[in-house]
Amino acid sequence: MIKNGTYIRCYLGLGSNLSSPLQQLAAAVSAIKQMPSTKLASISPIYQSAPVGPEGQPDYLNAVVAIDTQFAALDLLDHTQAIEKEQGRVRDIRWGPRTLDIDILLYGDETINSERLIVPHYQLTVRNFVLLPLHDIAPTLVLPTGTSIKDLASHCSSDGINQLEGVTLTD
Ligand code: A4P
Ligand code: MG
Repeated sequence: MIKNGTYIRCYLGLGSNLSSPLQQLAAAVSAIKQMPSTKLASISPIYQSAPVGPEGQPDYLNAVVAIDTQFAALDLLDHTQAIEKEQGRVRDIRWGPRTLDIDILLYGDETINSERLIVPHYQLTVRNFVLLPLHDIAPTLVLPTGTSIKDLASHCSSDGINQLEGVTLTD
C-alpha cells in the first residue's frame, strides 16, 4: 500500500484468445472493479487483433482500462495475477494462447525494472492492440520517456486490428 492513501493512475492491458474472450474480458473488468483500494476510471473499446507470437492460435480480443489504485506496484501485480489465475490462466508457452492476460502498462509516471515487473510494459510502444485502446481513453498521455501516446498511436500499423462495433465492456 502507498503511504498517505494517494491514488496512482495506472493503465492495464487486457488480452484473451481462449474460452469466450469477450466473457473473459468482461469478467476481468468486473474483477478489477472489485479490487480493494482501487477505483476503475475508464474502459476502452474492444479490439480484435491478429496474434503476435506463435502461429495457429486464435485472434485476440484486447482492451485497456484505467484505474486509480492505492496499491504499490508489486501488490497490484499480485492482484492482477490472482485475477488471471482465477480465470483459468495456465502459463506454458511464451506469447501462447491464454484465457486472460493482464499487463501493467503504466504505473503513474514511474519506471520500474525489477525481477517481477518492468514498467512501462516492455512491448507497449510496438503493439497496436495496446497503443490504440490506450490512446482512446488517454489521448493526452505522455509516457515516462517523454513520448506522447498520440504520436505512437498515429504512427503504429493498423495491420490485423479492428475495433469491435456495437460491443462494449460496461462498468
Ligand atoms: N512482468 C514483467 N513486467 C510485467 C508487467 N508490466 N505486467 C512479468 C505484467 N507482468 C509483468 O508474464 C511473465 C512475467 O512477466 C510475469 O510473471 C510477471 O512477473 P506472463 O503473463 O506470465 O507471460 P506472457 O504474457 O506469455 O509473456 P510476456 O512476455 O509478458 O507476453 P506479453 O507481452 O504479455 O504478450 N497478440 C495479440 N494480438 N494480443 C495479445 O494480447 N499477448 C501476448 C502476450 C502475445 N501476443 C498477443 C497478445
Ligand atoms: Mg503478460
